[in-house]
Amino acid sequence: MLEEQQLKLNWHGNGKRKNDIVWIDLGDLGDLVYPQGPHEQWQDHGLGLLRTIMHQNDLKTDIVSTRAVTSWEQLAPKLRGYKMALMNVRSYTFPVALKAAQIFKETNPDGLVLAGGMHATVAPDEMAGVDAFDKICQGAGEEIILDLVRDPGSFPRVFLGQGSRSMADWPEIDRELWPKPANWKEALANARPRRAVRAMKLERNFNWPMEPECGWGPPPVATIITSRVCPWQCVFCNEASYIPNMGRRPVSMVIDELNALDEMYGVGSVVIHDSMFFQNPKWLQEWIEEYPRRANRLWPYWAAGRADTVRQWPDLFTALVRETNWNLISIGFESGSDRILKLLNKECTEEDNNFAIDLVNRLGDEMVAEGKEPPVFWSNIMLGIPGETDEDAFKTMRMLKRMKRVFPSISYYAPYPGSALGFQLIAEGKSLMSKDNYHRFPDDEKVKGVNYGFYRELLAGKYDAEVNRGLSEEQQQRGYDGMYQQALVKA
Ligand code: B12
Ligand code: SF4
Repeated sequence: MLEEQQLKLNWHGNGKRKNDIVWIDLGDLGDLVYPQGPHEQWQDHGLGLLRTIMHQNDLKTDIVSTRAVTSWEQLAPKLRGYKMALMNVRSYTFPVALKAAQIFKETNPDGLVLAGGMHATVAPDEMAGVDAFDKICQGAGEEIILDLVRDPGSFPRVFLGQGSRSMADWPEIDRELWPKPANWKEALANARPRRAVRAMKLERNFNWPMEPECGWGPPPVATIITSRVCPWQCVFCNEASYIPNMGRRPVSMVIDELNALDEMYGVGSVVIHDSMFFQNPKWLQEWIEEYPRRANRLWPYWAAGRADTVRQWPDLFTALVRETNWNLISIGFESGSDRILKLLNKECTEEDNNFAIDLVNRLGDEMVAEGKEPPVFWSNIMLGIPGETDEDAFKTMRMLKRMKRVFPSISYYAPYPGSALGFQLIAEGKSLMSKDNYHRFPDDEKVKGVNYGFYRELLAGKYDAEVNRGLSEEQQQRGYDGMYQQALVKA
């Protein structure tokens, strides 16, 4: 056996230290052992990008994932002996980051923890309050990561990072630098046999370094990012206020990367993780021309758009669906009520939403008649928005029932720092999200004063009579028992 292969196996089997630096991949404990849902298994492009840049520049690192252990006791020995730990902290991983950093410091008192990521960008004070974080990078890290790791002492404790001008400057991520699902034998040693069987299935079906099937398209799944920032300013999100604008990755590079992945590992379908794929018509037009022509296969893909731009550019949208196999269309509908859409600064109206729904319903019917796979909505819906009335919520559920083919993705509004509304509710003391509870479970209560009991009953069907008002017989039947409850996602 080649020495390199042997090393890989050793690493995979018992987490032996090979380098002085470790990346700590963050996520809920156990997500890469026996996950609750598919999305927790997705890989982190920020970590992947920075680790690739480091390895290409001879700064070799190991990787340990909080998702690949099931208890903090298991994490500590995996961190022993490292001189430096790096982590990408988002608000929803802040509690895990905090704990992992503390464990790292207890295990390696002289070791350094370098942290960056969205949470460092939007909540630097909260990060700075944690002694275990030695250096905190706000913003993008690709242009400073090498200097930082080589000479951390030359940076202040909290500092501004530097990004590339264009995503064309990013290297392709070396996906073998992403964490693997936990080794099932290790899982067996730590869990009941039935759970170990789940771990074994996960390991077998993960398709590492590609990603697992999640019901969106055939495995192996390739996740990619073609654009970095969405220019709209919805008050619950507005990432444009904290992610600087950056050139989109050229169409040709995206296709080349997918083809290369296909040749190396096989690709079954694609998830385009952009916050907003359906922007920049010139880029989209080129995608329509090039993707069907140059991609090894016309892989179906998941990608996000907005209802108002679907209405603004219906022909472009239709061509994308029909010619590029955009068959899972994620739209941030959020609400079916103009009052709430305004409050959210969504810049979409009930009419825009209905236009997009009618168009996709119609397109789907036509494609079924042609013997083709119809497009399906991934419909993002928020409930429990401060100021929402019962009638607003009924309208939202009514809107959902107008969609003929849909995966509902429903979440209770969560006041994330970084967003205008999040900052406001945090300042008013109304946020129930705290540093040890940024997100836990889908049905978590997120904001003071919101009647979550009502929403639980709404999703359980108690108000179906009100929701169904004005809907056709067929529309009323949509959403089988418990479907909307099951559609509640972590947020
Ligand atoms: C892809 C994505 C997902 C994916 C995959 C997540 C994953 N495993 O990585 C999925 C769909 C699962 C997801 C889910 C959620 N997401 Co999300 N997601 C994104 C998205 C669109 C892209 C992330 C990304 O890869 N960016 C590209 C990489 C290169 O950037 P990066 O990771 O930030 O890393 C850069 C810097 O931060 C920095 N950096 C990072 N680490 C380090 C470390 C060091 C040492 C240094 C120096 C620098 C540094 O350098 C990197 C390169 O520039 C972002 C929005 C965005 N445009 O970034 C939202 C975003 C991160 N998600 C967000 C949220 C809220 C969620 C959800 C809670 C629900 C929701 N509302 O969507 C869920 C929770 C998931 C869970 N498991 O619990 C928020 C986070 C807000 C915050 N304050 O942290 C964002 C910003 C979107 C938004 N505006 O609301 N998400
Ligand atoms: S919610 Fe969607 S449209 Fe609004 S700013 Fe965020 S990514 Fe853009």
